[in-house]
Amino acid sequence: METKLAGRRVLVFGAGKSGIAADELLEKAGALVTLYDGNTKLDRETVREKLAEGSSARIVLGELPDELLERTDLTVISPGVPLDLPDVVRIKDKGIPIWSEIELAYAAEKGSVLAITGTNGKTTTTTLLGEIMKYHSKCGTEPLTEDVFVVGNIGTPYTLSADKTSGKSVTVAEISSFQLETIHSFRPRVSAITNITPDHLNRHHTMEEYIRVKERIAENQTGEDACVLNYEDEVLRAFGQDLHVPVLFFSSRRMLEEGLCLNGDMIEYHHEGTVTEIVSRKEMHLPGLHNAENVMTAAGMALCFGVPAGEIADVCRSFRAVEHRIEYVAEKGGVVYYNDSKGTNPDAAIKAVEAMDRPTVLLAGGYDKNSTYEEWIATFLGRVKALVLIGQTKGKIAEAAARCGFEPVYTADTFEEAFDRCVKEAASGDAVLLSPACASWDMFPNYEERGRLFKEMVNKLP
Ligand code: UMA
Repeated sequence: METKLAGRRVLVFGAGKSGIAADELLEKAGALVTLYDGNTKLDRETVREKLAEGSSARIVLGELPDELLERTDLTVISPGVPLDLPDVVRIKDKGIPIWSEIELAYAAEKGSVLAITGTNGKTTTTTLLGEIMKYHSKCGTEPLTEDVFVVGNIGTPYTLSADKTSGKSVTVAEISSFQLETIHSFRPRVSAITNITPDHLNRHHTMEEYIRVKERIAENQTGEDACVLNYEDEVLRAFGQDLHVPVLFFSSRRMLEEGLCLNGDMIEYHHEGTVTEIVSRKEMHLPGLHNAENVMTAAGMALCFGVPAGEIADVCRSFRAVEHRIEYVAEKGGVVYYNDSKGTNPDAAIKAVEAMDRPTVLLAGGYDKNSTYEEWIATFLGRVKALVLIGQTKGKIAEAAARCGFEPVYTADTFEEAFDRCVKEAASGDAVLLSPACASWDMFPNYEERGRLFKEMVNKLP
């Protein structure tokens, strides 16, 4: 790592979480870093304060000067920066290599990587697998792993821990399609794709391209590695049938001769004619069939890594839902409030609506990712009693609701106004669900802040 990067002039594109962490790793490796951000509202001092103490990175904001590119050997790009941005095209045209922050971290990795991608379920699966690996590291006399790092799109940049890894450490990484676009040698020991449904189409433009990018997670894997895939996802089933990597399928709908499946409530592992019971859904605290799929993904990955089924079961029994994912907030005046701010696309939001067992007032809308909403609205029947909309997509969703014959629909200009409307519409015995089906970026820096504001408002209710 040091030898590869020492003395090299590296441009870090984007001064968010990812860029700041990338700079730190690069400077440790002896690279000469220029940190660039296109946001003209940022000021140098604020960016400087975020950098590690003693950092000698040069900060460039606003325009990206041509003469800087003349002196650049490598670009490390933040996931939120689209590759067809004119400045990125200029970088490519000059023949300067572009690495994602994941590729940079991987260059410093010394241990095993377990990597999860997919449209939905990534965060729950990553968190659960992280817990399984941590538990495993404490079990037995000779555990397969010592240190466990849980990183990536989940919110902790991979570059923060990559140089702390060892031959006996495990990195559990949630990887987004944005991060996969610019990997080159990234090779997980075990990879998984939970599912692929339309998302981020404004960035990837076509579904074909989005699928292609997601499938890159297995690109550098070999016969010694493994890839866990959802058999019920037609795209992934076809992908797995031709893959050059050993595949472990899971299915929540049918029995598989080889793989993980759901027999009634029991998650089972079928392998070479033997059946191993892993854990029953009844023993877990995770609602919905989609969560059984998340458990199967994490369990499958752990099994591929050699973790005993009993250890996996122990962790699954005590595991609770992650923050912002159909998260129970509180009961106020007989109304139960759920925060599903992580429901940032229609498919994720469908799962949340389907998990509701009371008449539900749904708070939705946000940043426009060119999604379509009809399929999501079709699941409202008998579950959603009112829809309250905010954000860039409110008009588009209201039109889709009218086409589907769903009412009543309310629109609001602010999050506060929308929340008040939800409180008014909900009666004792109902639920209020924040599950936007859209990203938060039109009104918030991220979905976490949206979810936190919602929870704050709920907790302030009498
Ligand atoms: N920027 C530019 N030009 C652009 C776009 C952005 O200069 O054209 C600058 C912005 O001004 C800003 C910086 O880049 O200062 C932001 O970079 P970023 O958007 O990549 O955000 P980070 O703070 O670095 O966070 C990123 C991930 N963000 C995105 O993918 C949008 C985080 O995922 C991730 O947790 C973090 O790295 C650590 O790895 C968030 C996310 O929303 C949770 N991910 C999407 C999702 O889950 O759907 C993919």
